[in-house]
Amino acid sequence: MNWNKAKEDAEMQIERASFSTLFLAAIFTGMMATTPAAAGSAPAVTGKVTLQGLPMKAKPINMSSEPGCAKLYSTPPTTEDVEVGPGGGIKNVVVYVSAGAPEQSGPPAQPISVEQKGCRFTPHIVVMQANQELRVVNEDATTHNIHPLPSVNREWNKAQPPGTPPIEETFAREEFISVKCNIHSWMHSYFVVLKTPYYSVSDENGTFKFENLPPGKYTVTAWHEVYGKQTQEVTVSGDEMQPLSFVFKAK
Ligand SMILES: [Cu+2]
Repeated sequence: MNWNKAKEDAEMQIERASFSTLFLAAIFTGMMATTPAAAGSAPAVTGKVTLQGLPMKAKPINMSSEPGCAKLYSTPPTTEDVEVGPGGGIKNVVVYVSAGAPEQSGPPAQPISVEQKGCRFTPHIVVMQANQELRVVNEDATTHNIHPLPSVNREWNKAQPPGTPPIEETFAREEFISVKCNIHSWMHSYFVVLKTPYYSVSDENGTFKFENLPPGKYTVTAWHEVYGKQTQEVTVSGDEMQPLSFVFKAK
């Protein structure tokens, strides 16, 4: 047997073996790269909402008509309709998938809560899904009233004396609903009813984040109670995603 021939054969076998290992490794890596995305591990949708121009200043709230409320504060609290951080970030913008999201089988089982606390609605912007239970609680020693003013949902208007059980309600249709307390004129909030579970409310820096949106093309809307609405077309893929940017102009 030719020694050199034997050596060549052996080397070729090693090469073939390495090639198959590499080939299998490539297939396996390919599976690894695509499988998690298919299982819903697409990147989170993140971004920031900022204001261009000077924001309206928050105003102190005068609660003197209800001493039980006024005495809760050493300095008066301020209005929450426009809150802009030092970097121009707008708080309380609802950012959500307004088109393209997969159909939902039903609302989440857990309720969304809103408190009447310190004679204010907390949180100021309450987001829920259509038909998800909303639970309104009065934490104050004062009687409040809660009066949502919808146009496509059913209107209701309920008093809530201290220590009474939570009010439980649902809204069937997507809507941005202005809410007031008929007893205290300064009490105001919004109930935001969405069809999608993919949403986020921006924090004091204007940043938002929602997760688990499967890869695809979507319309993302940003809504603010004073600055209005903006939309963007967005593609979510298995790769990393650039943060979104929404810019509203000061009024
Ligand atoms: Cu009230």
